[in-house]
Amino acid sequence: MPVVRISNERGEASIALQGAHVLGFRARGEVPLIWMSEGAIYAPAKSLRGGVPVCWPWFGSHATDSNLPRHGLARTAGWKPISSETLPDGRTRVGLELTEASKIREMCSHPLCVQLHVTVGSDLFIEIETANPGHSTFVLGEALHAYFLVDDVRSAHIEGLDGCEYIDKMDGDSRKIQIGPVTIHEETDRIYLGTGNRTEIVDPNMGRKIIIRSGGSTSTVVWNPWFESAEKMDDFSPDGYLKMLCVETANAADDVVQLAAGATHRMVASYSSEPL
Ligand code: TA6
Repeated sequence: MPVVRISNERGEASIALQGAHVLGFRARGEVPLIWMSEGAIYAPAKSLRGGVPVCWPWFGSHATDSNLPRHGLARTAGWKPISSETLPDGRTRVGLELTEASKIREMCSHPLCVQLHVTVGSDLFIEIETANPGHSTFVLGEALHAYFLVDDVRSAHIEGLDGCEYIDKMDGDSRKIQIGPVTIHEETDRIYLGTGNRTEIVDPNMGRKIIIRSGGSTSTVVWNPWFESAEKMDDFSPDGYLKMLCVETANAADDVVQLAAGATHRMVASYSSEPL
């Protein structure tokens, strides 16, 4: 599987061209930020378990056609590198473009162009930009479905979602309000709506917090499959679910983007860590 590898004085990352999928990132001299399943299956048309899958141009099941792939087509499509530059501060910025325009037209019944830029320094910065060259509005759903590495998900918690409304996928899509930090002690699958631009995964066992900053995004998805659902998947290693936590910068459910003809939308996320 062709992979772009980026390494500079501040950090290193790799990105699979299938899916423009960030496979890993670490700041120089630090523990990796991103979790990748030991059981991930590297095969054509198969989304990789872990890293940062790109869900685009819809999130979850397609709104009207259940035959279309979950989370859209970007994460298994072919992308090509379009740029690579060293920024004045020493970071490296790489651009990728989804090449399969005909697949987009066929699956979305709409023309769309999408580019992803990944900037590697002591933080990882991902930008996804969608242009609508068509003649009508396109309803865009998207997520950077990041899997973060934690020591033990039962000991970690998420801050920054207190007071937000969420859709609880584990409870018949019922709507609830988050009170306090999010903790994970069972299968968890939630879309938080109207979220702000900063969430943190506090991981006392690792002695760090992971800081997720976002822009152009108003939803945050939190997911951990827990034991039984992870066991049913062919690409989760045993106990892998304890080592990961997805906190996804998204525009989903009520927060999908109405992308007008001729308009462009940009969603960004940056991932960094600090000692506790
Ligand atoms: O983002 C959460 C979610 O949509 C969950 O419902 C769960 O199924 C997860 O994504 C993984 O989806 P995948 O299609 O990659 O197995």
